[in-house]
Amino acid sequence: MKKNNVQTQENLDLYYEGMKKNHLGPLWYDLGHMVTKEPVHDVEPYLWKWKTIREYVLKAGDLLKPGKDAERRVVYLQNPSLLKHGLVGYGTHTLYAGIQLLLPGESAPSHHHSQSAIRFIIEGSGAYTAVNGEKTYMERGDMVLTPAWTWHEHKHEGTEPVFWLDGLDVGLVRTLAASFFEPYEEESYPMETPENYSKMQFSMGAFKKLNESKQPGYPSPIYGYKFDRVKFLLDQMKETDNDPFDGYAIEYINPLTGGSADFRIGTMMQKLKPGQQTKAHRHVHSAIYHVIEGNGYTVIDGQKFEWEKGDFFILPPWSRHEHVNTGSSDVYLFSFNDKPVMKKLELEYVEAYQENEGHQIIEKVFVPDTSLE
Ligand code: 1HN
Repeated sequence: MKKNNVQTQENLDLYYEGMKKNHLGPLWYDLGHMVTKEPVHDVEPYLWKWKTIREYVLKAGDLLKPGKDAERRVVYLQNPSLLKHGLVGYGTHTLYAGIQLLLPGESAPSHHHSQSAIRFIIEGSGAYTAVNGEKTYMERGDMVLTPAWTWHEHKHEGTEPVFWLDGLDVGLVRTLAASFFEPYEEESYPMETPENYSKMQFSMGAFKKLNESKQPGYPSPIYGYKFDRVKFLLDQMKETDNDPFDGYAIEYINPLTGGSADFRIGTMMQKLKPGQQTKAHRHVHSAIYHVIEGNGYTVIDGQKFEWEKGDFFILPPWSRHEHVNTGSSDVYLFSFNDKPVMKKLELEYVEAYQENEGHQIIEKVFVPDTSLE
C-alpha cells in the first residue's frame, strides 16, 4: 500500500500526459491562471494621430462609395496588441472605434444589428443619422445614439465632408457570441417621426403625447446630445464638482433611467483647465478617448501619451491613468467605455493610486508602432 503512494517523476509525467490526451486538466496547477488575483488582459494602450487617420479616411472618399462599394465608408482603429491575437477591428477587448466619412450628397443604407453604437461628430455639419425613422442632424461635438437593434442610416445634405467617430461594443458582443446583423429591405427606413423629434421633446422639458408608446426604461428617448449643452453644463461646474481623477466630467444619460445614455456603452466628456493635472486611478472598465480641444498628455501605467486635437487613444482595463493639460486653453476629452456593462454585471471596481501623492513616475514615452512599415 505504502509503496504505491510514492510517486516517481516518471509516473507523474505519465499521469499528466494521459490526462491531456483525454482533454482533462489538473486544477491544482491552473487555478491561478483561471482565477487571477487581478484582471489579466492583452490590451495595451495605443495612440493614433488625427492627421494620419484623416489622410486615410479622406483617401477612402476617392476610392469607394458608401451604399455601393461599401456598407459604410469607415477606417477603423486597430490596436496592434490585439491583432497579435487575431482580433481584427479591436480597440479594446470590448470596444471598437472607426472614423466614418460622408461626402456631400452621399448616404449609407438602413440596417440594424445587435451591437450598440454611438457617434461623435468630429468635423463638418449638414448630415443626419436617422434612428427608427427619426432624423437627428449632427454638428461638431454632438453625440448621437443608435442603440442595439434600432434601424439606422446616414445621409449628408451639407456642402463639406463630414467625419464622425463610430463607437461600438464589437468585442463584447463577439465574446458573448451574440452578433446579429440585417440590412433593411429598402435603402431607407420610413421617416415617420418629425426631424429632431426626441431633442424637441426633451430639450426644453419632458413631454409625451397621451398615447405615445414611450415606456420607462430603454432605449433612451433622446438620440442626439448637443455639444453646446455639454459645454454649458461643464462651464457651470464649480471647483467642488472637480473630480480628483477625472477633472470636470459629465456623463451622457438616459432621462428615463438616470443611467448611461446607451444601455451598454458609457459616454463621458471631461474638461481640464490650463495646467490642471488629475490624480491616477484604475478601474475594471476600458475606454477609447478622443481629444476634442487642447494639448496635453495622459500617463498610462507609467507611459506618457502626448496628444493634441483630434487624436485617439486606448485606455486598457485596470490600467493606472492620469491626465494633464499642458496648454493655455481648456482641454475637452470625449470618451466611450464599457462601464455600464461592468456595473450591471457587478464587475466594476476602482482603485486610487496611493503612492507619490497619486502621481505615477514616467518611465517611458509612447512612440507609434512601426513594425509593419
Ligand atoms: C455600423 O453599423 C456603422 O451604422 C458604422 O454607421 C460602423 C462597425 C461595425 C459594425 C457596424 C454605421 C460599424 C457598424
